[in-house]
Amino acid sequence: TLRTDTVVVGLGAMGSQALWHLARRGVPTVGVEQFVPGHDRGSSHGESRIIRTAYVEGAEYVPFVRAAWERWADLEQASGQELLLRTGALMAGAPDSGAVSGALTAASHHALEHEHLSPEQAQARFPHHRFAPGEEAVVEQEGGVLLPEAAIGAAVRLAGEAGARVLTEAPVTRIVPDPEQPTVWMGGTEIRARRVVVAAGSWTTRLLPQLPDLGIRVERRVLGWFPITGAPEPHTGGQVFARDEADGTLWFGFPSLDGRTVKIGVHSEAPGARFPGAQWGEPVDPDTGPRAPDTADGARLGLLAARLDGVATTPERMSACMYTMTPDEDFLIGHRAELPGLVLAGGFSGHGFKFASAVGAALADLAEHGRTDLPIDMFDPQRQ
Ligand code: PYC
Repeated sequence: TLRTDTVVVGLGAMGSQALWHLARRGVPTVGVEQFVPGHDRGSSHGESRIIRTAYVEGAEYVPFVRAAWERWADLEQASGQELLLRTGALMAGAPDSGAVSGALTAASHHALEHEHLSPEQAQARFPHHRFAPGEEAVVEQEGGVLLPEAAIGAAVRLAGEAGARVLTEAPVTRIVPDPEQPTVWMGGTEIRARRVVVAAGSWTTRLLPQLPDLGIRVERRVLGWFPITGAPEPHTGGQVFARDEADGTLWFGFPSLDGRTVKIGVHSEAPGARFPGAQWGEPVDPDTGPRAPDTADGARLGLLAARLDGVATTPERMSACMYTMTPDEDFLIGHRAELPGLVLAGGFSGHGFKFASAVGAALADLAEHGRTDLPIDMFDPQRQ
């Protein structure tokens, strides 16, 4: 039997940051990961994640994304690594699309610096994007690319250096909630703690059978890397982007990190839209993982790659990952009555990574003090 103050279950995006924040505060902490940190079996792989500030999903997210920017800078400074490439962000679509109207609403509520470009201005400024007639753009400097595997690796390394114990390839088999002494079991080995942070991504509901049905769904998504066929410069020097198509497909992409390929993916689509069969919402059993990408995935992503100029429409490679969706697509961070002694972080609904630095700080606050000053009220797991 191991004893510690706080156990962090899952060292992906959120758990790795929680572990670092706890360890740097001097809290005795054990981090437990079923694979190895930075693995490609969950939701935190694929080389890049977007951070943006004029938050399309809701102006109420802006204070939390600002908190995340500050803490990413802390992690960069502490690790001596560049983990965030400050490229700016581009949101484009019809004037009433979520991408454009959501970004403008967030920008005006929080007086965020941005530019709102007409269709003509947008096409002239971004010739490597093929916009449909009438599509507008919102551009902000406060956007960029996060490097997920490097960020997780940095946080786990720093946590270890600050005294955290890190157990890898250690699958948790059971978590027993208790207000005084919750317990984490890994087969026949137990860890007793004062608090347990559960940041188990797509495995959350499986590890916490005490939870009622919160409507959490684990879904498959596919990322594709498409070769640059034209001049590399607009793609290497560009912004992260989110584009809303007329048929309801919200997709995203990154400036080229390798100088040869551009990574894109689909975030969501309207039922019956361009891609027959709504393939992107396919349910996944996290233990078996998402189905490997196939040529049909490549063809579907290729229709979107064709909306970029100077990029092939057949991917050089693809990768599948999981989204853990909540019914309202807002996160679950905090306590649940059925889980005494536990702090929950889950349901990041395909847009959580950018917040991980602030989520980790909030989880450390909740584990240490039972409360946090970070703006997480909207993520109360008790709301549903
Ligand atoms: O939240 O920006 C985002 C995002 C990009 C791809 C998936 N989510």
